[in-house]
Amino acid sequence: MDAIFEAIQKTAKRIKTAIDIKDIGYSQQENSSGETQLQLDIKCDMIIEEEFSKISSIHTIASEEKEKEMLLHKDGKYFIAYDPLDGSSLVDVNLSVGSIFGIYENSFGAKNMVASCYVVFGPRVEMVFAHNKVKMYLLQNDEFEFVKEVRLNEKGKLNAPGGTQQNWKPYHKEMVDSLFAEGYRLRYSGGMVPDLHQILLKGGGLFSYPATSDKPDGKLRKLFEVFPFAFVYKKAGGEAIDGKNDLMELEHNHIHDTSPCFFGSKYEIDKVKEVYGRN
Ligand code: AFP
Repeated sequence: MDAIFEAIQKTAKRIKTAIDIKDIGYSQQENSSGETQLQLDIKCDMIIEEEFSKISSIHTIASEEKEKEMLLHKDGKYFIAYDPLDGSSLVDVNLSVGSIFGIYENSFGAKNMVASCYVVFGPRVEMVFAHNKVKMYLLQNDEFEFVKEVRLNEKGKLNAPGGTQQNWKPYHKEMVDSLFAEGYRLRYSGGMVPDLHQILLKGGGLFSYPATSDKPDGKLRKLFEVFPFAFVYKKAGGEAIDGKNDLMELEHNHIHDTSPCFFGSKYEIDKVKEVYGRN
């Protein structure tokens, strides 16, 4: 696991450089922003693949940017699913983005998850690594330095409601509005990594990306995004559900499967369970 932790740090430094390079960091007027962001996504995916290829304990990797998983070392025991640059469309407007890693043992799947990690590329580069505990690191002078252990309060103050509101189910809107009626503050950038990082560091709240009429299975991917953050939030003392079930109890059929997801402190998740439980 130490070799994987070190490799992720190397990828983060290289990805930070890639983001800062002007000709792939911004979408050009004449190019479709998708193509330029695609270049940056592919560049970040290549960086991670290169660094993980050097680690003999990694058996297989799966990237959100690739359709299929890739065998690296047949005697390895770790299976790593990752989103190389989640929220890459936000680079163009200079908002924070992030990389997400789910580390599984012997095969992919929530029940095989042994660690997860994310890196936030914002005003600072910060990394959160969840194994036995949830630990935060700050990139300073080209080294990641331990900052603190991260824990969620029983109840928070922030509400991050994802998805297109006109496509929410009425009872989902009822749940979201009930938190605002209690005085929760809206904090939503469209980047899963900074949005969940903020709630984690500010003591708690609720991030939700529900089933919607246009995305009945949710938008966020189980292996690359949902399970890694569910692992982090539960290790930090919070909870993570799909509306009714613990996310870490879910199965998956395909590496790109998605799930509705709610991550938060216990008070907020209990509210979701109460509303979803009677609908
Ligand atoms: P992109 O990677 O296409 O920018 O999407 C980012 C994301 O997957 C995740 O980071 C956000 O939480 C979510 O989408 C935002 O989706 P909505 O814009 O539908 O709320």
